[in-house]
Amino acid sequence: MKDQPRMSVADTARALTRHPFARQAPSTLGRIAFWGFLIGGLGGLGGTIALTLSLGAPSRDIVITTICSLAGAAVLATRFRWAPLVATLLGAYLLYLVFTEPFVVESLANPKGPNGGFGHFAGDVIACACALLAFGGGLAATVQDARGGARRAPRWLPAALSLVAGMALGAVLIGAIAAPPAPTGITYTNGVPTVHLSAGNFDQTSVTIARGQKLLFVDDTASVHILDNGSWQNQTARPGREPGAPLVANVRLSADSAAIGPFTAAGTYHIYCVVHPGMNLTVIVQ
Ligand SMILES: [Cu+2]
Repeated sequence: MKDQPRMSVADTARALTRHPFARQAPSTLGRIAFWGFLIGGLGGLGGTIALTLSLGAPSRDIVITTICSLAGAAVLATRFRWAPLVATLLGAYLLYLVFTEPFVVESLANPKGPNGGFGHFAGDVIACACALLAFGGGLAATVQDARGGARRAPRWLPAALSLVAGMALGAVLIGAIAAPPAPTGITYTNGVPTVHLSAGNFDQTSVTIARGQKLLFVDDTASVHILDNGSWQNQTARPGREPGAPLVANVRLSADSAAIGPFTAAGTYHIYCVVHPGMNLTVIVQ
């Protein structure tokens, strides 16, 4: 009778670590991804609370970003073998979210713009850096685990970390010295008074036009706005059409423009966006 081949201790250990729910100590790369998710998630949580306090409701995107970040940190904290792979997928989604969110893109292009200004800009830079670390760390950890062998920090790691830190710091410095946008007076498009809309607001709070003129609304981003007669008061939508005001009934804008009017009677009129709390425009007709 032959002896069954017996597994050596090393083979047993290897088989155990191959088990999908086997746990393993996080590698340096996995730790970097973990901190990217955690710091990004906690920052997102802070942003969510700040938005809720200032606007009455957080944006859907910051909530998704926050949940996604905290989920990535939680998955990595389980130390399951497949955790870095799942974290990489979450990190990729996070990168996509952060870099396509209109608020972020607008703030990065316009550090001292009307939506939150420099604080928002700096927060967005940190969010982008965290998303990069989360995805990059997760991907590198997954590749390293798949290859087997040593799970030491790779030689290029300090250079990669310096690059991300340098880009974030550079962006914040450039943002800090950027001039605030010039106050927007009245602009005209083919002779029609024009108000521009950014991701979450009008570019100006009021506009003065002459009796009989129309008002052109130009949405400069893909952000959806729906305009109606009325205004936001203390975070509550107050629909209402003043006597003499032209009807503004669910005028939907997204990367396009629409004309409202003509305003035939002198007076002060209010137009608001039902999508964005606090998005008010006062139209003064002389
Ligand atoms: Cu809007």
